[in-house]
Amino acid sequence: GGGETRVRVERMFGLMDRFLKSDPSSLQKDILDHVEYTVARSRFSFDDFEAYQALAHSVRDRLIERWHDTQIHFKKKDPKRIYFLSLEFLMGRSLSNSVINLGIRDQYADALKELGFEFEVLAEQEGDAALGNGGLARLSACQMDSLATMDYPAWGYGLRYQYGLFRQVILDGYQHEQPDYWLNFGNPWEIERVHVTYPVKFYGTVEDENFNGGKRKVWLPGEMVEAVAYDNPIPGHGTRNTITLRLWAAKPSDQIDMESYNTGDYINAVVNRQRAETISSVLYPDDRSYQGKELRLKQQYFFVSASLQDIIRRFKDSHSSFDDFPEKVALQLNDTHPSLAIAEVMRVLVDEEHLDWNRAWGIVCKIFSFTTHTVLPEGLEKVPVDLLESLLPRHLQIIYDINFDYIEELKKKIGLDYDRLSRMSIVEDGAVKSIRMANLAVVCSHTVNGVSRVHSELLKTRVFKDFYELWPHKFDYKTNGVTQRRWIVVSNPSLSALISKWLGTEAWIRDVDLLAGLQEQAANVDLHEEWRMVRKVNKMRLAEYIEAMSGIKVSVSAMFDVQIKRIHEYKRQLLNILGIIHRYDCIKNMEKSDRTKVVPRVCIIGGKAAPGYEIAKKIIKLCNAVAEKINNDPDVGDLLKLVFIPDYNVSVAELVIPGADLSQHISTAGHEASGTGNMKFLMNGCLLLATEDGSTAEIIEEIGEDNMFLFGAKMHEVPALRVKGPALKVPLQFASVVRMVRDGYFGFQDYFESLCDKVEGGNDFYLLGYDFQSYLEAQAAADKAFVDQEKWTRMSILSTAGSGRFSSDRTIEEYAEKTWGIEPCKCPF
Ligand code: CRA
Repeated sequence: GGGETRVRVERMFGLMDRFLKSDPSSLQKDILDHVEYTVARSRFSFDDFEAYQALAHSVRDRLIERWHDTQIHFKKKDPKRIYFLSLEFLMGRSLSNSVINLGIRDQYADALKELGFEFEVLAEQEGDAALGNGGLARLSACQMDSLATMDYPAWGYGLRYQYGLFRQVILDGYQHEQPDYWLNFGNPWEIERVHVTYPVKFYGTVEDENFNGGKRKVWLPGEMVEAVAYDNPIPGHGTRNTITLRLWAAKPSDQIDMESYNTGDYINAVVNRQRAETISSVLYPDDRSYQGKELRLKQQYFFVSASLQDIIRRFKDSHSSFDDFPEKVALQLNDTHPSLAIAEVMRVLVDEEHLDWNRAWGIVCKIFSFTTHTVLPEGLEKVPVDLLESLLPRHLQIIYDINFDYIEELKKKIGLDYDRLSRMSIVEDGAVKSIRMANLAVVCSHTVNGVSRVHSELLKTRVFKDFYELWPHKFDYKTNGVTQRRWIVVSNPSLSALISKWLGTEAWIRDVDLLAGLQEQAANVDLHEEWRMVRKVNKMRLAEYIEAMSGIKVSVSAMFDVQIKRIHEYKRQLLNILGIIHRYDCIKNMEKSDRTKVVPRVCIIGGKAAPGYEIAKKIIKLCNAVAEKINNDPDVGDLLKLVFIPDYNVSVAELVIPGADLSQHISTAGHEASGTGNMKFLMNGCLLLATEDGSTAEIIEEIGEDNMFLFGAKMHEVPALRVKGPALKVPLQFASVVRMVRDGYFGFQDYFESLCDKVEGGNDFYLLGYDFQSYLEAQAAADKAFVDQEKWTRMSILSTAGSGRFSSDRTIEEYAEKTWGIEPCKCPF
């Protein structure tokens, strides 16, 4: 058995020799061995990509050692575990992050140098793991890094999509989507666990069966699919702890459908089985709309069912009574996407483990916590009852039963207020009868978290008002955060070194509050000089990228003004573009002699539009059309450039953020639940031009209004402004820039018409016209500040110094203590 093997191995090799060495010559030998035996190339002839593969495998070996030790340690200690269920994880690249967290980046760089390779060049060979859309998915990735670093006994569970988020290609200024078949060249960062598989059932019927003198429900499924685990080790920084992100892939079930095989149609029987794999084939590319699609629901249940079988199996390995379940298991629902887990736990406990309903319900009420990431009630998922009934007939029954008990209880508390009862019901009786997944999650979770303070206020006063009044204690918020490991140390190594030098320690990498120590130095001229130098080098790196990608030459002395995020009407990239048109128009109409007073700008916009989101796609086209005009206008030269960066993703962000002087977070107040891009820019010393929306309100508290450029209607003003509609006063400049677009100044007159209609004639839902004046004023203030480089640099240092609160380490600690009730479980070195 395992014990005996262990003794034998230790006798053969000695205990200490068990660990792989990380001195440069051991690393070199390892890399060359992997070139020869893993990549199967000659060690005397291999290219950069093959070198990357060998390097990645060498790092993987070291990850696996720590990961094994961590799993053994968790098993021995048996602490309460947190299971983070999320349909999306946006991990990006793994190489640099892994070696930095393992503390062996420099050793690898040295080892490679002697072999004639440069670490950075090889790191560029890696593609992004883009198994998610935007903020929510990258948040999950940041939180995994924090969970590992802070030694929490955590598992992430998700889906291993074969096609990640589509690749964006710009042709003639239009977005085109191309499939991201990211596994084509293999993935060294995952470990396929062919023996960790579970059957997942779909369709079929529910029958009554006699049991112990009573009746019980039995689900006779119509389809079975196998879930296979792929483990992605997530290393902590400065700790041996390495946790697991377990992603499920769908494979045809081993349980063969004898019927079709016996009919002689062998080929079709095999081809039909292959269809099972489609469940985990593609990520849905819309980040905020839900359409009740069967495949999407299948994905949700597939990953929930496999994850829960795994979690319950692990629990039963060392526990005999489910009464201990809440002491050992916390389940986190990342948005409503995994909320079928609630019905699934009930089903397993009642139908398979034969607990009585009330006992199972008591357990369910103690284990789930739910975080919602949206502000729109319309944005919440609804599943048509017909669809659920056909795909998961037993789950529909269970949800009805939960709802029945709950509504009965509710009547006792609030009386027969039928309007309110129907609003609060899990079942919606509309034209299409459906299940409200958010209501299910709120009713059955012990805690409902928002993602910023402002968001939480909206949840309590609007989205979940009825629930808040009933259960105020359930509602809380944990302001989002991002990991400084990825967003400073990995992506901005020179700033990272500078910070460590001036703080006299690297401890801020694990204890980010120490960044506040930079405040005292904010006026130090030596720091200023070094700070500007680092920023300049980062801008040069970005300028090179821009030129390589678009042919546009930009000057690094210009202000780099960046807006990168998903394209959405509420995020108001259109406001940014209209502002750029206004700036262009001003330059054109100026006396030549006045042009010297203009602060040169490079405006950078990047982001993907959901493939079916027409208006968002028009915004991308408009950006490119305006860029075409401005960048080729000799009157303008270096005073203004506009660049659309295609295929925005995590690694593009890692390059762009450190090189930005100014970044825009300009959503209409009350629409961005939190936002996390603002936090990444803040950490990197980039100044923010922003509305007081989402987490920005909290950033203001940390760095003060004077350290950023705020503008726009406040959240409480927005509803009244909308009521005014056509009567709203809109500045002349706004009308005139929209007119330029309408009149075909940038071409494509017909195509842009509907875009213009969206912001004029009382249709301006996102208040671009209303906010235009104050937007221009904020931009003017930014220009003015930029001219005073000393002031700008001080503001930049204070931004980094004030960013500590926005680390995901803080977010995770709050979740651990207040919501999940878990404690660190540190693996000994
Ligand atoms: N689109 C919110 O809109 C928030 C992230 C992470 C979002 C952002 O404001 O920062 O979540 N919502 O909490 C979301 O995905 C399903 O809802 C987002 O990324």
